[in-house]
Amino acid sequence: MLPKYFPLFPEQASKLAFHVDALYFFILGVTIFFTTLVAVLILIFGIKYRHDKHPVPHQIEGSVPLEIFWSAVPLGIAMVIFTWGAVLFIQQNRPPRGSLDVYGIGKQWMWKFQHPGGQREINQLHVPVGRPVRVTLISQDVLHGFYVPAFRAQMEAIPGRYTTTWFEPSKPGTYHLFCTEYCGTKHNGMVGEVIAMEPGDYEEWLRGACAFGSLATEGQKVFARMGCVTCHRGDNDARGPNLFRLYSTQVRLQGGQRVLADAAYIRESVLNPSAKIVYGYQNIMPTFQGQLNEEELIELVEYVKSLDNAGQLHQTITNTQPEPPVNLRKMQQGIDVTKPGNNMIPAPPSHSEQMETVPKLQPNAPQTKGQQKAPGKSQ
Ligand code: HEC
Ligand SMILES: [Cu+2]
Repeated sequence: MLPKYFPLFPEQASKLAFHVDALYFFILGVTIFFTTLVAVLILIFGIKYRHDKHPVPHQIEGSVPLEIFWSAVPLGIAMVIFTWGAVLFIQQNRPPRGSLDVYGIGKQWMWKFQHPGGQREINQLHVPVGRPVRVTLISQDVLHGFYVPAFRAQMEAIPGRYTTTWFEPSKPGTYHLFCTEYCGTKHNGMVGEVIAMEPGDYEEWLRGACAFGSLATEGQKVFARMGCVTCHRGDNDARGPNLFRLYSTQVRLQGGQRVLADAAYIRESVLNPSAKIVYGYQNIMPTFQGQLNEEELIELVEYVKSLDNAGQLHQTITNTQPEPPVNLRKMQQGIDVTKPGNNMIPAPPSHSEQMETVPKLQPNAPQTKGQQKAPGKSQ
C-alpha cells in the first residue's frame, strides 16, 4: 500500500487482501470525514455564535426534514459498511472448492503444520502462489490465533475444535505468521513465517521435504491399529456405516436431521460418537477420547476424506512411494495392510468389483448419505 520506507500497512500478498484493505480505507475515510466535519463545525459555530454576539440563545423547535436527513444518511453509510463487510466475511469463511488443505496445530509455543502428503513443518508453512489454501486449525493446549497479516487471514486455534481459514497467496515471498492470542509466557516467541512459492518451486519443495507417508496412509494405519476396520468394513453386515465417499456429504442422523460430514464431524464421531448417531445404526461405537492425539486425528480425517473416491487414496505429492489404494478386502480378511507389500491391490477389474460391494440399501437401515429424503421431514 505505502512505499517500502514507510511500512505502516502490511504488504498485500493474497487475493482478498486488496478487498479487505479497500473496506478498511473506506471506513477510515468515513471516520476521518465525519471527525473533520464535527471538529470544523465546532470551530465555526464557536466563533459565529459566540457569547458577545448572541447573549441570549435562540430556541429552535426542531425540523423534520433535518431529522430525517441526519438519520437516513448515517443509516445508509452503516448499511454500506455492513453489506460490504458481510460479503467479505462470507468470502473469507468459505474456502473455494479444490482448495489445498493444510493442517495447523498450535501448542505452547509453536505452530506445527502438516501437508496432505505427510510433510511436516514447525513455525514455517510453505504454500503455492495462485491456489487457495485452506488451513484447518486446532490447539493442543490453550487458545492461539493464526494470523498472517500479509494475507489478511486470521483465525483462532481452539482446543478440541477445528476452525478453518483460507487465503490465496498472490505473490511469492516470506511473510510473518503471528499468534494473536496471549497464550502464556512465551507467547511473543510464537512467531513463524509463511513462504509463498511459485507452483513449480512448491512442488519441488514438497518432494524434498521430510515425509513418512501421506496423512491418508498414516491415517489408514491408525484406522487398522485402533480396530476401526472391525466395524467399518464397508460391507452390508458391518456394524458401523461404510465410510466410502462420506467426506463432504450430508449424513442423515437418527432424529432425521442432516449434518455435513466435514473434518469437525469426523473428529467428533471418533471422540464423542454418541453426540450424533447415524440413521439406522446403534450407538455402539466406543469413544477414542484420550487414545489419539491431534496428529492422529488429522490423519484419520485425511484417511476418511481420501475414501471419497471408492476407497482410492488421494494422489498427494510425497517423497515416499506412490500410495497404493487401500485394499479393504484384505483388511476384512484380517491382513495387516500397513505392513509393506500387504496392501498390494489386485488388477483393476477386481477394484471395480470392490466398488460394487459398497452396501446397497438395507430394508430397515436405509443408506445414510445421499439423495434420499426423510419422509415428512424437511431440512
Ligand atoms: C464397535 C464398532 C465400532 C468401532 C470400533 C468404530 N466405530 Fe465408528 N461407528 C460405529 C457405528 C455403529 C457408527 C454409527 C453410529 C454412530 O454414529 O455413532 C459409527 C460411526 C462412525 C462415523 C460416522 C459415520 C457416518 O456415516 O457418518 C465415523 C466417521 C466413524 N465411526 C469413524 C470411526 C473411526 C475412525 C474408528 C476408529 C478410531 C471407529 N469409527 C471405530 C461403530 C464403530
Ligand atoms: Cu499462541
